[in-house]
Amino acid sequence: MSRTIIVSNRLPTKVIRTEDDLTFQPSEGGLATGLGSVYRTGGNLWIGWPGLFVGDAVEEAYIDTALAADHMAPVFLTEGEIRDFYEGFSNSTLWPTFHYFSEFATYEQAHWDAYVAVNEKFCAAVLEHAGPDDTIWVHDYQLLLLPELLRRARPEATIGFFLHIPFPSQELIRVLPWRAELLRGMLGADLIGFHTYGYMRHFLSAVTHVLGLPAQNGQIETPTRSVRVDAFPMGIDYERFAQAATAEATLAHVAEYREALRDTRVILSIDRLDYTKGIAQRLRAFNLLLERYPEWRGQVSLIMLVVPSRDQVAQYAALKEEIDELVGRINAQYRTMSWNPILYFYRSLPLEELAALYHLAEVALVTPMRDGMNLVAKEYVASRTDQRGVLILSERAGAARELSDALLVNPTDLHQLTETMHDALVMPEAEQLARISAMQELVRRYNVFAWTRLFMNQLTYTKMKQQTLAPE
Ligand code: GDG
Repeated sequence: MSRTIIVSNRLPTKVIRTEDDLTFQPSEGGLATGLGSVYRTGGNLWIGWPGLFVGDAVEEAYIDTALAADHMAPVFLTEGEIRDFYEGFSNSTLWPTFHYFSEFATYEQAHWDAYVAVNEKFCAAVLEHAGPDDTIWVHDYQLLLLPELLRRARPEATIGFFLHIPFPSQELIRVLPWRAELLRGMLGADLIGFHTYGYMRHFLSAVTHVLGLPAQNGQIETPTRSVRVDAFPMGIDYERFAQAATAEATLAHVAEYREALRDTRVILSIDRLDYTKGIAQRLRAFNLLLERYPEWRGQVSLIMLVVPSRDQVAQYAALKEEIDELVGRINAQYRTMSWNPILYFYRSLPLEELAALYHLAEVALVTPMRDGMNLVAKEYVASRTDQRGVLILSERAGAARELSDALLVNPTDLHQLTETMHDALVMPEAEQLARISAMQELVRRYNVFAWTRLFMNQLTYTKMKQQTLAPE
């Protein structure tokens, strides 16, 4: 019987070492939720790194058995591999390049070698579990070479690939010394999915320019096979956020925060610490709002949640310092005994506290410089069960293609960002309702379960079509 195998850099469960034990913490991420119904069914499986360095074979065997009970198989990575493959090639070469921050990209042969070796390691793990007829769905930029490695070993396998970050203009791809290998790696798949048509067009153009392969109507002809390319905008678990918005635990937090904030209105910003998210620009715009519109002083606070991330990579540490400095400066300049302009949290919060923040915020400020999709924007929309609230969204987030009823901004235009914040704070309720309900309709329908279904169905269809057209 044919099975489905999901492969991603991280497993949907994190194994954490406590003093004398190991604990297993399930991830609440969108991908884990969306694919939950897939990998937990039948003989299906999720393969990935469990998030810790393992000391010996006994511990490996223990983790292996514990994860197997929940349909997961670990790929163990060493500290050197995490440094060179993950922090190195994945996060210091591919991440900045794909987000149009080429000036941050490094090009280290040792990082590339580790990237190849770890993709091969993942390939061996998949081959250990997969049969020739199994469906394999590979995720994201850490595993761009995996589809082709799998194809060589299992020519008949059904292989899907989805990229969660933007695919940039071919001008940026061309800068990468290993551009051809990376593109060929992806072309091992039968179906390649992106969040938007824009990313998909960039990919087709890169394949044509770099590899000289013909590409037409979302179809690429390699010398041996044809590969389908399409857009699948990822959604969220809508009901989970809609229900969390009015859950008892959430409302208790809302009441507590409201009391502390008194009548102050709330603008909300939530991101992982990342230079692609436009956090510093957002702070400068908020500063300008207080400077230009003194009437908002004492009346509105920016609640900014920054979730620690990748702090071993140099640019992230520098960004953290820049944010700390900006927040300190703005708060020192404007705060009063009873009002804080910026409430800054550098940690991650449990879902019910996150839901309370979505509930409280009159305005959500989601202004990345580049973002594959951005799920925070969709979660805010789903959480507004009172159908009030304003979403300010960067036109360079994938989500902007769908959420056209948000206030769309160019995140580098400080003037526009400031004025849009002001507009959002004075937007009439009827307009808020019209915009939010239109977006809710869309986010509810194209949720993460629909996303999974659409991709899997298209993959099955693509394979069937290939087999029908294949010469005898
Ligand atoms: C990549 C792409 C693409 C945040 N703080 C807390 C918390 N979160 C959750 C949010 C949201 C998720 O983290 C962040 O997702 P994003 O989509 O905004 O961003 P990335 O992490 O960069 O994800 C992105 C995504 O992949 C999917 O394809 O959309 O473009 O970069 O779900 O709710 N969750 C909890 N506490 C927090 O403090 N519990």
